[in-house]
Amino acid sequence: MKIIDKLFGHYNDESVIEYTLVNDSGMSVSCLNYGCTITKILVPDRNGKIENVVLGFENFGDYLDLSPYFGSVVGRVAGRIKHAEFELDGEVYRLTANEVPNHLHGGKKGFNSVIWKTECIEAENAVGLKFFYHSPNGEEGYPGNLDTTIIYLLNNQNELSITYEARTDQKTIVNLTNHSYFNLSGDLKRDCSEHILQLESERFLELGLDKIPTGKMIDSSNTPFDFKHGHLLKSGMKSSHPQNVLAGNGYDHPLLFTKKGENTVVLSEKESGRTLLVTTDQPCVVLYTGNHLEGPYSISGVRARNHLGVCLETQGLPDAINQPNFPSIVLNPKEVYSATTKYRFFSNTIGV
Ligand code: G6D
Repeated sequence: MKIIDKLFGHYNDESVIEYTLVNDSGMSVSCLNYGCTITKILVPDRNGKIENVVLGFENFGDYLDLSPYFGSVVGRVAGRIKHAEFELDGEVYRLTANEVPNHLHGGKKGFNSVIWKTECIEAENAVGLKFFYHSPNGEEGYPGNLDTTIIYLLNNQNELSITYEARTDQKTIVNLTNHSYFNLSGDLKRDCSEHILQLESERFLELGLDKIPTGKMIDSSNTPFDFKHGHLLKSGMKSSHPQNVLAGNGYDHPLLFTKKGENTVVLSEKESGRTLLVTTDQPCVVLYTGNHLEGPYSISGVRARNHLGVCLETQGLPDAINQPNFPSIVLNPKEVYSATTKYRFFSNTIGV
């Protein structure tokens, strides 16, 4: 196991470093100190061919100019906050309305677009990175000085674990996730329409036209949102269900796990034989099928097109601070915000 680092660019007079975590089982994970951004994940397919399974760019300029949060941590609060404001103890806080009139993914200067202090971790059976960022009181309109530590660890079971911790000196709100776009075909050979998703979820959040939850939780049985027995993502891309159409012909929805505690999400692709097992302690996963990726640019040499990647953003419910019936995302002084999500990759070797 080893960690390789290289200069990737410069941002506000600071060096942007790409760190590559390499294990002994054929997997590597590359990420930046900018936004804790995962730029590449290399894993074998059924024939042992090592290929990249996430959307990312090969130069830093594209991350600044083009990235729709490819691989980045998202915060202070992932998702949208309606009208870019919320109330805490009778005080109204105004956030940056970076998606007018709403706030999206932590604002203009969200956690995805700052340089994190980074330390390498070399443990007995894992290599990793420890990222730290101090978000000052009032940053993007959020109250409280928030100190956040995120640890990426890669082990020899082809598993990348991400743990998040945050502490505040004043009541605030926190909801962190990672916004990687997965594509198990390998080097973006195919889009994710033939990917199969399976998770234990019986309800999803209805979105309004602004893609903010209305507060209504919809029974997913017998709809394209029912993944209990696993089905192709393309069922939502070709569907006339009003919520799939509203999302831009696909999914952009929080899927609520049925049980509390630890849950799993399984994403697989028959042709490559790759499977991704996501394990999380979060109450929902926002399933986003890259419905707006199309544009005059390329992603690691592949022309950008819709559905080229799928996000599995494990997190608290979006806009929870404005929805009294959603689990709280409020963090008080002396409390610790804590979240863990693990991504384990499998490949069906020949004859297995
Ligand atoms: C679009 O609505 C989607 C979001 O869910 C996603 O996170 C973003 O693109 C990158 O705004």
